[in-house]
Amino acid sequence: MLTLYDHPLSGNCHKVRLFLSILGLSYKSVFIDVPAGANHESAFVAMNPLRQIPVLSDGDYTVQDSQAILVYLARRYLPEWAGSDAFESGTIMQWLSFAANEIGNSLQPARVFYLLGEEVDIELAQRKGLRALSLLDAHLGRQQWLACGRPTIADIACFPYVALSREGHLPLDEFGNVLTWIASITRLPGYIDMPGLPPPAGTT
Ligand SMILES: N[C@@H](CCC(=O)N[C@@H](CS)C(=O)NCC(=O)O)C(=O)O
Repeated sequence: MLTLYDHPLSGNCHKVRLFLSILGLSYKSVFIDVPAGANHESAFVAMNPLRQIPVLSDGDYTVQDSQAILVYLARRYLPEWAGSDAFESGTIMQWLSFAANEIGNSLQPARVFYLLGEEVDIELAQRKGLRALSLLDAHLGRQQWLACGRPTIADIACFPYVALSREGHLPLDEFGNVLTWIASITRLPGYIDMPGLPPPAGTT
């Protein structure tokens, strides 16, 4: 039985929800009210000392961090999404790091600044966000998917906060290749949205 410690507005949790849906796996979602401080309760801290969601349990195994969870799920249930050889896995890992660092330190905090009023250096977050979007747009001008010429967990890891970047007051209008990539993701079998993300292609 899979259990996801989850919040419906979390983009990091959405990476996991989206991939679980693509995999066609059912799971139990346990609501962790992060804005109310539920991530600091002792039972949760015992599971993740970093006090962050998402956390995934699969039977006796527990793993935290959205990128790590994607690697675990792919390796266990659909290995080619984590790369078919060392070269592919290395390329995919580059984008998982990009999701955690370049995106996680820019588009994610810019969004929580406007959504939750969290203390953030908003000018710095937006400047770094524009840089991340420019890098992505240039890369996606050369290829349809981030890695390996096909959809992989690299795309899933980068997708939510990029597609939600308007909520951090960073519109995507000047990033045409990013918009095309977002549209491709909404056409993936199993694609699901969350508030602020586009609906599955063909459903509007
Ligand atoms: N690197 C982590 C970041 C997780 C993260 O930032 N989670 C947020 C919610 S989206 C959280 O739990 N924040 C509470 C806190 O840091 O106190 C991941 O990719 O899962």
